[in-house]
Amino acid sequence: MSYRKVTNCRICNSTDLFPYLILPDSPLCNNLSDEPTDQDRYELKVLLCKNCFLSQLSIVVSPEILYSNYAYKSSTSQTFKDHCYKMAESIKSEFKFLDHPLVLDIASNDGCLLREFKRAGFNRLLGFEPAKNIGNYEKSYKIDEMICVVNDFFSEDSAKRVKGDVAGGRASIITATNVFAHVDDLDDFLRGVHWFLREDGIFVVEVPYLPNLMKHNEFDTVYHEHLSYFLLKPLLRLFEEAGLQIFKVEEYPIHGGSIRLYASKHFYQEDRSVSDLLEFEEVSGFYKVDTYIDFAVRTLRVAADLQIIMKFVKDSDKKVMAYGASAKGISLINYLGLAEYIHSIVDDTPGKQGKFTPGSNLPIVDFSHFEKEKPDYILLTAWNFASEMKSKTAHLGAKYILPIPEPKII
Ligand code: JHZ
Repeated sequence: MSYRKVTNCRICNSTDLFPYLILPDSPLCNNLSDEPTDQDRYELKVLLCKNCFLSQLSIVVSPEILYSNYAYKSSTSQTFKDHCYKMAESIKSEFKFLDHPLVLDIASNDGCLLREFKRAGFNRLLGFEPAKNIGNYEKSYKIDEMICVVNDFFSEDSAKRVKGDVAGGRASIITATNVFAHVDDLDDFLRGVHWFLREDGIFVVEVPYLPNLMKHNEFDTVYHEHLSYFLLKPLLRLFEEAGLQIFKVEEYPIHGGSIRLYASKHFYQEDRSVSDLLEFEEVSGFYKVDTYIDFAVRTLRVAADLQIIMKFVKDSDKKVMAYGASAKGISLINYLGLAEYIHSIVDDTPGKQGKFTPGSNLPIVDFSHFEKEKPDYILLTAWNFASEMKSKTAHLGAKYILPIPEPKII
């Protein structure tokens, strides 16, 4: 096992860390296997820093283990692709960078966001992506004639090694969607961003927002990849110390409710959205420990309710299949021991099909299995894409089990 224990807060270095959510030890949720197998389990505890209010996991599993071969492909969901396109369009219309601005996407995965930037008219596109199995990396950096990818983790060091090489200048736009929560050394990451960013450039980060996680009981999104669970307040401090200013914040429903931060080297004026969100966090009690304890207690109830529904359905001799071998779905099945109630999991990602889920060893199958097996119920393990998934499966006539915010049959 290769991990380190967290003893100090990742942002403020405090040792006053309070464990408020303790989930069962679990395997690494994206570690799909070719055959049913036993996998190492790692502890899963969320600690609250009582000084700066960053929530963080109690251990950090080595990123090489988690990401060198990565099962997740961003482009599988049309909803996410649409979201990316709108992001590219809105940046284009709001910031009006001239002279063929360079766009750098950190953790570019299969090129999903970069392709949407290209569709929106940008033509100098660079990605950093450590996974060797996604994208076309054999052709030394190129996905196609405009999109280059560096097959590496992003850091100060890798940023400095690459800039003069393929990028040919600093970036006007740096994006980091759904990766910031995965980074252990945020100071190093931000040094790399600061180095790469033009003086008038923008750094755009999208991360799941902790108040949404807590409001919607999204405890299944707590797993080993997600090292931090963010409020705005600790982020402001982190960016400030890195010489970057968050000047605007927006909220989006993607991935259970995310915030999009816009930061620069103090080039743009701060928008009211920043102070408004800080005030929201204060008045809603996110700087009080009790709020976190309430959430943990609620989680226990939601978990028990879902177990009851799953058992009831199984006892009625009905067939349940899950849709979406998502990281959170696999985690949920492990936390609550739901595998015994589930026949199999359908996922449209070709690389996940034919594999088995870690811990629960459920087979992941392609969509045609829905037609063959005719499930009575579909457990929506990627509830964040419920409407897309419901429209694809409506013809099956099955009922749906929605695990959160309150477990229910619809
Ligand atoms: P999805 C990922 O988590 C991984 P996951 C990561 N750790 C992260 O931070 C979060 O996102 C934010 C499939 N699917 O996107 C595709 C279909 O089969 O909710 C995926 O396997 N058909 C980086 O894994 C899964 O469901 C479809 O029509 O929890 C969805 O996974 C659709 C829409 C999806 O993220």
